[in-house]
Amino acid sequence: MAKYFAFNAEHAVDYIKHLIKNGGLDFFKKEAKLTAYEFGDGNLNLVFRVNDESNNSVILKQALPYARCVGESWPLTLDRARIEAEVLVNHGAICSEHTAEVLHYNPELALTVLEDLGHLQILRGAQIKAEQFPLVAEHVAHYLSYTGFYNSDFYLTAQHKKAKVCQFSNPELCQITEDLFFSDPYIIHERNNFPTELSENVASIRNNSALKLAAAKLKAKFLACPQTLLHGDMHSGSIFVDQKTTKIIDPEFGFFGPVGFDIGSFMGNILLNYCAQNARITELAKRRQYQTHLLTCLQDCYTLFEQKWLNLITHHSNDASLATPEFARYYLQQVLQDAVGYCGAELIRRTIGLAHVADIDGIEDSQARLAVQQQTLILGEQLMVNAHSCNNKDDFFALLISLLN
Ligand code: SR1
Ligand code: MG
Repeated sequence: MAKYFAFNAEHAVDYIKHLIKNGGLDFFKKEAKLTAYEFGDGNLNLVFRVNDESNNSVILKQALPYARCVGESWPLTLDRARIEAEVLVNHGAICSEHTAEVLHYNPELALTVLEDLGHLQILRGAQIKAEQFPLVAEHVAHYLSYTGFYNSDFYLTAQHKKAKVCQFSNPELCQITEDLFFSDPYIIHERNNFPTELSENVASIRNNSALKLAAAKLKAKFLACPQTLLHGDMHSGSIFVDQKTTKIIDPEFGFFGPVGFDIGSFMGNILLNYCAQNARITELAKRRQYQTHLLTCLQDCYTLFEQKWLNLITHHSNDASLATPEFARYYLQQVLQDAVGYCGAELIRRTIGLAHVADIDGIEDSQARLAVQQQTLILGEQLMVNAHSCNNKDDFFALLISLLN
């Protein structure tokens, strides 16, 4: 059993060579000459690309015993590497077409070897450049509805599901979300991060009791509603794309939680980009055209997610009582109302909480950036407060359009 230590590029090469020699990885030729470099710029982990001389490559990802973005003062469990690998394996068995493939996993070293998706782009970077991906909404809806349904009580026996809830118990990473998503933005906290010019807007968030009630309800559901195995961090940096392909990575925040959380987070990131484009694309016609694409993406994702879930409940449920049409409609209505609320909460926490998005922080003109931040705060607030009145997609989109125009 290898004792944990943090890798450098040389360790990554040695480790992969060792795996090849022992038959633990058949991706490279036995005699391959390997090189590696570290390129991770995420919040938490080390990420190496290991190449051979013909440019075949794999990714070696290693968890650090602390949050990389903060440093050693924020210790963090290495078990997140197990969670990530096991969520990828679970989701990959259900939806291989949209899940990054795990080639090898070592729990002691908290490392995973993954297929290299470097031929694709990270959705966030591409959307910052206003690139369009007409299939991403359908793909995300497919990934979330299939992995959601096949890990839910509609499909699993109660005992099997409860065993999985234990397997995917992820208290430390959940606590990060509980704090950063649902608590910090609504109180004075040193982790919050916003410009002084936004202070009045932040104060109005902290003084809005209806909003704080909505945040508490969403948090309570996140804490105590193990509906399915979530990805847990479905932002645009966790999605690789090209025109035909969508692959999901990084489910280290995975756990059994409310179905609406992942789709809400995804929709929130689409809206963060929508608002950021008000400062990024100066030509009105061009901006409207791109923002229309984003709204179509949002609409497709919401609609297809609902349709696919309903179809799965109707044709593949193993629990006849849960599969009654009335309950299916009731359940999905709740899930989608939750999603609207989580979407709003993502907008707020990415604007004034610890972890921001490059879509907004990368806007150079500080006045234009401020206007975008004010818009995301109002949008997030209104979505959270009015989520319960969104009984269907028409209600949701009517609300959205009223807020965006
Ligand atoms: C300390 S981790 C900050 C954020 O990065 C992750 O990707 C999650 O979104 C988390 O909230
Ligand atoms: Mg991540």
